Amino acid sequence: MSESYRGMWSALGLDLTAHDALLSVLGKAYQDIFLAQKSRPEAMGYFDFVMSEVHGLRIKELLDEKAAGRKIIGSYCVFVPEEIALAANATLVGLCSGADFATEEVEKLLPRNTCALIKSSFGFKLGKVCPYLESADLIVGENTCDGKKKAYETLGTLVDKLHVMDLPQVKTAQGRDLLKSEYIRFKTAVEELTGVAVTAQSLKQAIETVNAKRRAILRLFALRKADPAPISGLDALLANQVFFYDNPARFTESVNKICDELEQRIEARQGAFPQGAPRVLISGCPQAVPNWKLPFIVETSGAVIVGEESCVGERGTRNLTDEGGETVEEMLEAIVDRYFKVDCAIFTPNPERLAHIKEMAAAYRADGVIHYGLQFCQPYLMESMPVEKALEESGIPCLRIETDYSMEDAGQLKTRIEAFIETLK
Ligand code: BJ8
Repeated sequence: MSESYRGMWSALGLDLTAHDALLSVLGKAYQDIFLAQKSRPEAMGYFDFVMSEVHGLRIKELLDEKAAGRKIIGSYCVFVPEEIALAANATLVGLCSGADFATEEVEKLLPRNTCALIKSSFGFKLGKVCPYLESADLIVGENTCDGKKKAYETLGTLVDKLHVMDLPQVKTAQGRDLLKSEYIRFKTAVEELTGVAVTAQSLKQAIETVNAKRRAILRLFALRKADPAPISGLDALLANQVFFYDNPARFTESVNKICDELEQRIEARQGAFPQGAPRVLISGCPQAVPNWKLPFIVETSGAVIVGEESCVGERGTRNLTDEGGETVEEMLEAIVDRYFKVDCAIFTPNPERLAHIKEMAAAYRADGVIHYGLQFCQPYLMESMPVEKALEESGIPCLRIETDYSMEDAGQLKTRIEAFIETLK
């Protein structure tokens, strides 16, 4: 990445030495994991460029937006409604939490047995290596799992401005009321931050922008149903990850371009993997940038990943917001309806998720499901057991994985995954 960004990073308060080390590990991993793949769609070049400039050009764009009066909001969860941020003249960016960093420092603030995702979010802050976090004018936390909600109490002491959103844990009328009141409170917080009121016109435009982004990625998902799959799971995951921080309109256009190419590849029966390769659905915890461990292991073991039942995947992007509302109130109702369908494992009971996993396995013609649980993540690890049982009762093989971000268990995981893939052939 260009030397010219050093002044920008320094002004953001990054630790340049630690940041250099992070970028060098990232660059090498990207080379070995993504660029080493065979038969990639050419249009993935866009994502290669995005990743090469992930802490450069995109940050510069965000800082230019700030200079022009916009505000930047960082979030850790798909329950934070991008539509409201956009409508009040703010840009929402996902704060990736997909790598271990400054672990020793983190464990002075959080118990060792905290999930890797939460630890990572602290590591990026304490290690001063995330320009997104440092560019943000407001960070939004959400009361989802116990780990996150207690960790935000401490995060609040580390960042300048934290807005904590309460979230329902049950899908009842009262649960929906809570979500609605919290979205109204979020709207007020963003309006106060930007000094710009949400109007019917700005909200309508924002709903259309975010829906267009979702439509594009859903189009990409649908194309993965083909055999041979026209795109690898790794490349599709990357598109899912970039979804959270790219400029929405440019992302939509770039994903649609990939889809055009994928349609041609399907027509020409050109796959990322040979026809008949075992097809795997991944289900479970989100895989944030640069967490590429599981798909790398699966796809270097002869199987292709055809879908992600995950917040960095279909759980996060399916369901559009109804575009028929005319007033702010009507549109807010539509936004609440849309987000209330997200079937995160923090909900109890959560039968929709189980149904969705089965639906996805059938739609993507998956031969098996790998349930991805992060160590110490109670919601997903607990749900993995009924998920496995229900899948096996339906004749769909399931492998439950419990892991973290380290590479220590990579060899052992590979052995288990290879054995699982053998049974799918
Ligand atoms: S809507 S999945 S993005 S909360 S892995 S931190 S659950 S202990 S991330 Fe999530 Fe929103 Fe739900 Fe989606 Fe806790 Fe588990 Fe860690 Fe997790």
